[in-house]
Parts: sequence; structure tokens; C-alpha cells
Amino acid sequence: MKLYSYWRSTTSYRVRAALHLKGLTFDTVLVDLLGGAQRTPDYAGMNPGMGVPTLVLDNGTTLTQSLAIIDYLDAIASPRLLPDNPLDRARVMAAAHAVALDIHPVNNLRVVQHLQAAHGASADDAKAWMQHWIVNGFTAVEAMVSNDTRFAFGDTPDLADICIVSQAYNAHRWGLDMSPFPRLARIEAACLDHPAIAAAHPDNQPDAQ
Ligand SMILES: N[C@@H](CCC(=O)N[C@@H](CS)C(=O)NCC(=O)O)C(=O)O
Repeated sequence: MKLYSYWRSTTSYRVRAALHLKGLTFDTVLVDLLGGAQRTPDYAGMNPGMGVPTLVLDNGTTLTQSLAIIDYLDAIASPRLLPDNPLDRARVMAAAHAVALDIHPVNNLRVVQHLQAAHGASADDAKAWMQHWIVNGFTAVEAMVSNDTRFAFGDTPDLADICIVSQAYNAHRWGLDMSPFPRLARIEAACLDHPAIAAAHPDNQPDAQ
């Protein structure tokens, strides 16, 4: 398998974590987001959303959208990142979606670049925007996760955990104070203590700067 990835991308981080947790081997193809590599015709032909990650299977099949890729990986390899029990599954997905569908889209690189290019946002404005939406989303996620387990909902990592740890990395990048989110800080620490998730961390990628 080949994973098209960018070191700081939280969506790439999610899929890297899922691949490592499942012990699946893959080659990394670097996509330089700041250089606009995601918008080249070749890349856009593979991934019409013009974002990372893209996973190309050994038979050439191309998968896009991090949550869909993880859903596929969950169907083919253990350990499972989503519970079988329908109610437990809905809870894990709700926390994962609160990160992936509520926080990430409004804080994507293209959104900040548009705020700056079309609306004159300064670097300080961009930082305030990012922090605002992370705090908004994290306030919800903090109330959704368990207070008495190692990870978000149990003693092993699930989809919610890998969404939370990747968004927490992004929160640090934007200078966010995590003290109002003790559960999320606990989950992040537990994730970073897990060798498979640590291997997926941005700083451990070949394009890390
Ligand atoms: N919903 C997509 C989002 C993919 C995406 O946009 N990823 C970001 C990086 S975290 C990206 O490539 N952004 C490039 C841009 O905004 O130009 C997914 O979950 O895979």
C-alpha cells in the first residue's frame, strides 16, 4: 500500500495511526501541501478533494477521505477501531465526527489561506480563528468522552482516540492551552505512549521539519 501523506496533516496522522495500530505495512509518498502539490492535476486526478491522505492499495485501487479509509482498514484488519455494539459504535463515531466534521473542515489549510488572501486576515487573525474553532469543538468532545478509562472510551485506542490525538497535535501547533480539557490531555498522553500511535506522530515522519 502507498499512503500519500503530509507530516503535519491531522487527517494523514489519523490514517497513519490506524495503519500502524493494525500492523499494516505501507510506503509513504510525501505531498507538500504548502507547495500546493495537492492541487496538481496528477494528484487531483487521484483525490478530487485535493487533500491528503490518499491510500493506494497494492492492486491500484485508490481510497480517499480519512474516515472512509479507516473504515475500510477496519473491515480488513484487526484490532478493530470501532466497537461492534451499535450504541458503543455510535458514541465513538460521535466523538470522532465532532473532531473530523466539526473542527477540521473550518480549520483546513485552504480555509486559512482564503481568509488571508480574500479577507485580509493577518497571522494573528488566523491564529485566533484556529484557536476559536478548536476550543469550540474540544469543549464538546471533552464532555463526550469517558472520565475513567485510559483512552476515550476504553483501555485500548479507537477511532475517537486517533482523531483526538491528531487534533491535539494541531492545537499545540496553534498555541492552545489544553488545561480546560483534562480528559483530552489524558487521552493524548495515553495515545503518545502507544508505540503505534507514536510512530504516526508528525515529528516522526520523513518530511518533518
Ligand atoms: N475530509 C478529508 C480532508 C482532507 C484534507 O483536506 N486534508 C488537509 C490536511 S489535514 C489537506 O490536505 N488540506 C490541503 C488544503 O487545504 O489545501 C479527509 O478526512 O481526508
